[in-house]
Amino acid sequence: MSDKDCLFCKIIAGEIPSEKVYEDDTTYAFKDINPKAKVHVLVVPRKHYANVAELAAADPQQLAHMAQVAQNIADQEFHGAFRLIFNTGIDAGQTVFHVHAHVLTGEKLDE
Ligand code: IU
Repeated sequence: MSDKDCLFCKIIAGEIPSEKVYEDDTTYAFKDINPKAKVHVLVVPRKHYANVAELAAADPQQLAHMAQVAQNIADQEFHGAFRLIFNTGIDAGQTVFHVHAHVLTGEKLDE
């Protein structure tokens, strides 16, 4: 399922360009256009879910897989260390309502 008005659905479909980091049958990962760390990747399910709670309820395996994809990116970029963030809700800073894991890595992060 995809949402015709969703920016990340369009990125996954290749209708809007992105800098791909990883993809498989269920999951796509690309560089954030406004990086907050040396390496800042967004990991998204191909299926459209609005946020992490919706995803966790519908498909916990997909959520677990996204964590593993994040780990693999960090293994390549920064000896396995990374920060994983799901902004959820407007007041928490969510601006795109297709669930995405922010993977911050590639350098030592501020506490
Ligand atoms: P947020 O958690 O919903 O605020 O994160 C959305 C992210 O999507 C944010 O970090 C943006 O820089 C990023 N992004 C992007 O990578 N490409 C885009 O075309 C757009 C936003 I619009």
